[in-house]
Amino acid sequence: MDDKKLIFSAIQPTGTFTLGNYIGAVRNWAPLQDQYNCIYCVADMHAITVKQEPAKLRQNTMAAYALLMACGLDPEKSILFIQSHVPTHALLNWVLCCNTQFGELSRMTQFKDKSQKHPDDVNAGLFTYPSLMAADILAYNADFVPVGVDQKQHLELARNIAQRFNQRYGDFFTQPEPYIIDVGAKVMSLQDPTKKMSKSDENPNACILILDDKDTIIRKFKRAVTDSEAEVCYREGKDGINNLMAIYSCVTGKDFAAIESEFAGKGYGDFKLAVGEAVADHLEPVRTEFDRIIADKAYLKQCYTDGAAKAFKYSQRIVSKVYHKVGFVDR
Ligand code: ATP
Ligand code: LTN
Repeated sequence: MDDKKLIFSAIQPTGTFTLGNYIGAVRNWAPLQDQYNCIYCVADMHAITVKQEPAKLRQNTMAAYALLMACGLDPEKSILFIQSHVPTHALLNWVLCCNTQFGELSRMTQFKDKSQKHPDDVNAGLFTYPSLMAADILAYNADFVPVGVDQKQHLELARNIAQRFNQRYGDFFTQPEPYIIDVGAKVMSLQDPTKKMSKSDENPNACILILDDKDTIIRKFKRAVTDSEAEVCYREGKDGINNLMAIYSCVTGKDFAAIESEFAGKGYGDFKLAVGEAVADHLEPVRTEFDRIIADKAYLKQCYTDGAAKAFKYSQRIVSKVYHKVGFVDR
């Protein structure tokens, strides 16, 4: 590769992407492809940290890969692959686990949330999830990692792991920087706007899926929980309206002042309808493109096979150096 900076990011195939995944992460990935070398993956190994039905996981993984392409990721421009196809991630993970502290992992809010949500399956993979995520990033020595704000803590841990490794074994890993957008980095649930919108929410009205049809999208926005006032304005405490304004701003490009004047004197009903329509229109091309791509299984397979080969070749150089640095005998 040339001397452009390197971008790495990933998404779990735990279900269809939500509007949160799209606005906070995935839609920002395509525009980076011209300026940077980009590597993106479907993190199926992370997905099994919570129980997955095998057939469903396979189907979701293929769909996630096709959705990334439908969101503009081009396998000719970026390296686009499935995590479990590239063994270097697991190989590096072990070394990084041995450079991650129990205390650090215990402080991760995602671990605390997910172990509370699945008390019957608090497995070691769920606990060491951030070390594997660090391995994903450090196996390529990525410079920037575009993610939603909920992943910031994991990225800070990845930076600490890199730093600790460098101190022990000599300067080697690049410190990856988070790349987080200003508006939309945390899209909130439509049913409880104090919680983030999440793929794995049980309440289907809480999240917009990017493959939802127009009527469904509008219906979900109409039911969005707001407050008992009537003024469309961005203010502390108006979590529901603030969330809808952020979403509307992200899909229309209008700033908050413009949105406030557009809806001055109008009620929440009009506003919710406008947000629903704008989001549905914005997502329409993604849905059409997804239908086209998912239908061509042979092409998809060729793309993810080529992607994995390129990712392996790139990361193997780095991981072999790591293995040498920690004192493993060269093969
Ligand atoms: P799960 O519910 O299975 O934990 P998730 O919806 O949180 O999944 P991930 O695969 O963990 O999705 O995240 C993929 C990317 O989407 C990450 O960069 C993450 O920061 C971002 N993201 C997830 N949810 C939101 C959200 N509500 N708002 C903004 N960005 C988000
Ligand atoms: N944990 C991330 C998904 C993920 C990721 C990564 C993101 C796995 N590996 C590497 C950035 C870089 C999440 O979004 N839940």
